[in-house]
Amino acid sequence: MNKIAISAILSSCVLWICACTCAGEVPKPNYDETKVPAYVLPELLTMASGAPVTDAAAWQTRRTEILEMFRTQMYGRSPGRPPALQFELCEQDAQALGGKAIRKQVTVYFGPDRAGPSMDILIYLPAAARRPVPLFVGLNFHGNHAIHTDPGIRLSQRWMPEWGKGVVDHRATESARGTAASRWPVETILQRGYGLATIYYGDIDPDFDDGFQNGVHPLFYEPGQTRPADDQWGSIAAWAWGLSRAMDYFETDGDIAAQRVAVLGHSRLGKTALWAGAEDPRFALVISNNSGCGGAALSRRCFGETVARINTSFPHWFCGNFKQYNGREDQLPIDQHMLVALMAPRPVYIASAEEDQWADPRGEFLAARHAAPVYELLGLPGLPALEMPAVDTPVAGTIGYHIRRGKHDVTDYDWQQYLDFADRHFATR
Ligand code: GTR
Repeated sequence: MNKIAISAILSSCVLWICACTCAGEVPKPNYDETKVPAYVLPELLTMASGAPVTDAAAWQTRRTEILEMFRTQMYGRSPGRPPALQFELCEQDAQALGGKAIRKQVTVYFGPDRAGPSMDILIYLPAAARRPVPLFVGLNFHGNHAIHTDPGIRLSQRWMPEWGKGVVDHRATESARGTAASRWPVETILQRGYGLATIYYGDIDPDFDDGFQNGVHPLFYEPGQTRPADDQWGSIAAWAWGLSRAMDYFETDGDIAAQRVAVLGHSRLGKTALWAGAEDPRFALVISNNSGCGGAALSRRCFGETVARINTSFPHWFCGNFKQYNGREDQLPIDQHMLVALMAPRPVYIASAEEDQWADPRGEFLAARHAAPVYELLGLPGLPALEMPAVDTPVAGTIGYHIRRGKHDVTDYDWQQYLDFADRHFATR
């Protein structure tokens, strides 16, 4: 065979390979434990230089290395607090929920122009509790008005995905009130002495791929820039950044114990809660509910949702560089046990659901388990379980974990565990 023939065959192979990948063909998800590929996790307690991490000071250096890898390869680098950040207390009611709560609604303007991007925080504080109170903060999927039927909650005017209940032409209607209430047991949280703050995630960045033209990203473009660079923030990092801006507000509110703020989130917003906790050490406790791929689940297991799948379905969630790892999880310099470890020494809770195989419950457990050596190095109990616990049997050290019966959701059972976990860890603060 002559050189031209060989090169013709080679180039047609290249074209064929390219056609397969360019067509975005993503292999079928694997749900068979015996088909999980053999993998080696990147070393948590070894520096990039190869030196072992043997004490707390060395861990801080290693932590910075790991955080940088997550920033540049996965979630993307975020800007800091904008200098022109402004807070406006738009509404307050000391007799909300039949006198049980103080309700506040605060608008956070991200830039100097009030017509520019902003977000609305809904806050409930227990009326009977001694203030300042500890607080849970989490983003919500369908607008603040969806978390409770309380008519005092302002109906969001923002763009909403059509799959939300009571949404017509991408706008919430009155019938959307309280439609997500089962995930937000406000009265129980208040009774337990905690406040709750929540923000509609679409205030920060609407959840669709528009090349980063709407939402908060354009506020930070350099002159001539039209989209984030490959190592700059995607939507998950933007949502996490919004949580930090909420934290900026909490620090100014004398009714809130800013040193006892737990950040939590479900699913894509569970991924967000983890990234917020990694980026912002002011979050004293971090909770990931069914966060799955790109959250608590180990990427290398390729069980359920994979890197290629998530980058194809949601090209805007992670940074451009993350796409290099489609089908190449073994090339990632990090895995998600390292994300969990970035919370140390702060308490972190990972929750799975038995029927949520898409999110790989075992992979979520293993990330928690493999993060434990960092806590132990710091003299704290890690996760008191080497094997995955039985369904509905929570285990908790400084890392907590449960897998509950049922599907992908946030339930009263999940909240019960989070409240107990927060009680245990906030008691001494
Ligand atoms: C799914 C996605 C998951 C998870 C989930 C959610 O479609 O594949 O990674 O984030 O959405 O956020 O509800």
